Amino acid sequence: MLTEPLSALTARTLQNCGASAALDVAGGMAVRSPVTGETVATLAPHTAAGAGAAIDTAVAAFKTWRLVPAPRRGELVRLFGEELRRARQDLGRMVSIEAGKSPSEGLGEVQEMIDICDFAVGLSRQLYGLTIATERPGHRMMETWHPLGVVGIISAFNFPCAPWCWNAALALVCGDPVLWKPSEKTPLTALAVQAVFDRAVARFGDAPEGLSQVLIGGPDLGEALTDSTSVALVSATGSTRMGRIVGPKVAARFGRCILELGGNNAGIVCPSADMDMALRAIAFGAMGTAGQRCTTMRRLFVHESVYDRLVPALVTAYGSVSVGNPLSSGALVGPLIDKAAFVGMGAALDDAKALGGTVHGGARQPVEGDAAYYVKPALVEMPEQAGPVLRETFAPILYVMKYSDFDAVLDAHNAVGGGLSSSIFTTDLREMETFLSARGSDCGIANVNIGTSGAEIGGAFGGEKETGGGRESGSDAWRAYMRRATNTINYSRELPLAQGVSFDI
Ligand code: UN1
Repeated sequence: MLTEPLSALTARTLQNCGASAALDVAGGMAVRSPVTGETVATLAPHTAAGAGAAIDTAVAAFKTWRLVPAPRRGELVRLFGEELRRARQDLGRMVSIEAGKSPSEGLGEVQEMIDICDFAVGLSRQLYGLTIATERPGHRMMETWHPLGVVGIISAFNFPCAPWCWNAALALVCGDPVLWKPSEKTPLTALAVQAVFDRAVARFGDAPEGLSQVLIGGPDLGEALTDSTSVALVSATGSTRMGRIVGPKVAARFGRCILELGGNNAGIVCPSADMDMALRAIAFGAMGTAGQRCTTMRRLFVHESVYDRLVPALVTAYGSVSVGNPLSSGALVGPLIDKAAFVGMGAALDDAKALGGTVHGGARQPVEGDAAYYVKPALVEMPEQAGPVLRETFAPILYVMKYSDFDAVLDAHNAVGGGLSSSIFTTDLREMETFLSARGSDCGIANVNIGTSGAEIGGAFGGEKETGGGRESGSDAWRAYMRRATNTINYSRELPLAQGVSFDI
């Protein structure tokens, strides 16, 4: 049970993080918690002029920050990781209040930030370039990685802080200031994280002003980032619809873009699968975070020989999963973000029924009254992959289909717009390796015997096709935040030309 009003809990949580923004600005931007549907704050949004000033500050910060040695830049991120550890409980609660996640998932998101900070600290001593064999005697060729410039980060409501941090931690060690435009549905988490970052800056001592700034407001602020030639890289997480706006705008000015957009992620359950494990993995992948992850499992192909074993067990799991207030109930499934999400879910279920789908679950639950939208996750048995199965509906709907032929199911798996995440459940080596091969899953993430969601930060995160093609987080994703220079040095007394060209004057 909550012992204080949600707005008071919100104010206290922000205060604990050190955030000082006014939370009751008359006529300001209302921030609503999906937990109860109530308004927990009204914030003063930034104006377009304010965004311009923030970009100017970031440009000035870049001029200083790019000259600070990378390991020293890493020290700031190390301190930030320490401050995040201290603020873990409050930040996790802020995520739960604003995005409606269970406490465990709220804390998990903060952990993801801490993990990427640790990764980035190590990276600050590993921004390696190659030394390359040259064809000319007395020459040396190498590549050098330099800071790129200001990085604009547009983030979505469903992960209000971790994707920002995948970008920010890397950008900061790479020598780039960051400007953050969070979803207008989750600005408070951004303000809390920024306050925690400011604590790290205070301990660091000599960081330039405005290394990280938050822009609170609507799409006009995102536009300020996409349109400004002073923003070298725009990294945007969100819907494919948003990516279709951001991508061309940034490309038109030859800016760089990292797009991490929607997915329509699927699992395949093969005859040899460990069914208990598959069931648990599918349950988390499809119902976790109330189906509001970009990595949520949305389609499931089950081999005909195990369909009657697995699917009834899944239907039972769907029926018994707990749905409730994430701050007071210990439920596994929290609310949808808002009414529009609920309406979208209903429309998708109606479309599925019209195409012969059998819907299990999906009903609205009487939790926290009319202004909050809690639903039982829906499992929909579909005769074929058509209609709503082909699109991403940001809600807990899992479309289940029967398959008989492995080759055909691989084609069906790839026959959607999204290309983010995928899983196969099998103990058959041939199936597993084929799924991971060039003929298999066409997604940026392809897993075996785990679900589609819950990726670790160490791997590159992102996907193909309508997912946008960008990669964030681990592996060599850092390269997108730097510019590469190829350097050729002649230490001889001759001037041989490449390709044997002669030009004697
Ligand atoms: C997102 O939904 O935008 O793999 C990010 C996952 C998380 C990140 C999800 N690590 O589910």
